[in-house]
Amino acid sequence: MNTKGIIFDLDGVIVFTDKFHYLAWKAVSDELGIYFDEKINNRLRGVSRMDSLEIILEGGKREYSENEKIEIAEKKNEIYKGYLSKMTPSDVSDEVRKTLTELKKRGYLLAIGSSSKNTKYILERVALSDFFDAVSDGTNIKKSKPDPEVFLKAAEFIKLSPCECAVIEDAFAGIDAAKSGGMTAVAIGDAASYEKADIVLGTFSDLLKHF
Ligand code: B16
Ligand code: MG
Repeated sequence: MNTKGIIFDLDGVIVFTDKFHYLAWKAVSDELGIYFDEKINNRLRGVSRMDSLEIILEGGKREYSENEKIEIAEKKNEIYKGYLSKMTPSDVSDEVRKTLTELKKRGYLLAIGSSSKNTKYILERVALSDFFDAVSDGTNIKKSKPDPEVFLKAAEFIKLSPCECAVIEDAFAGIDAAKSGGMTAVAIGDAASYEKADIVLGTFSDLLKHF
């Protein structure tokens, strides 16, 4: 392992916006009369907005047109952004902030690799906009995780080859993306039980034991 760069997933790793995704999708599903729970929400980790909607509509009783889908996704995003607007720097734990600062001190290039189109807004809300060397997110990719595109772009942005990068992920789809991109896959949270991960973290600061 010759790691020079570390690429962080955002939702579920740096910030816990997964609870806001849940609440927003729950509000939309309730209105549509479609069953939605935490277990279904777990399947949406790392998955793009439109792909997430497809998973939710599996529980629907009818087909939805493309226009209807766009409308539903927009409504969900408006509700979601309402929650994001209340985020503050205290939504990033001291543990995460200190660990990131120490990794930077150790000379690693640090990037974000997130499926979210709201990444830049979230980083702004938690005062991390200027912290990372590069941000690759839902606005610069065509294919969502488990495709490796978002991480390959992040590696490109920090001018490293994939094998010089480690990816920190909470989603099974994100671990698959890191592996198929040729990167070291580091799992935390929900992904910690995934056997494909190269390294499993009990807590975020465990990163300092490995890098
Ligand atoms: P948006 P990550 C992902 O973020 C979320 O885990 C996933 O639930 C969400 O659908 C996706 O971003 C798209 O988010 O609707 O804000 O564009 O884990 O890749 O940082
Ligand atoms: Mg995530």
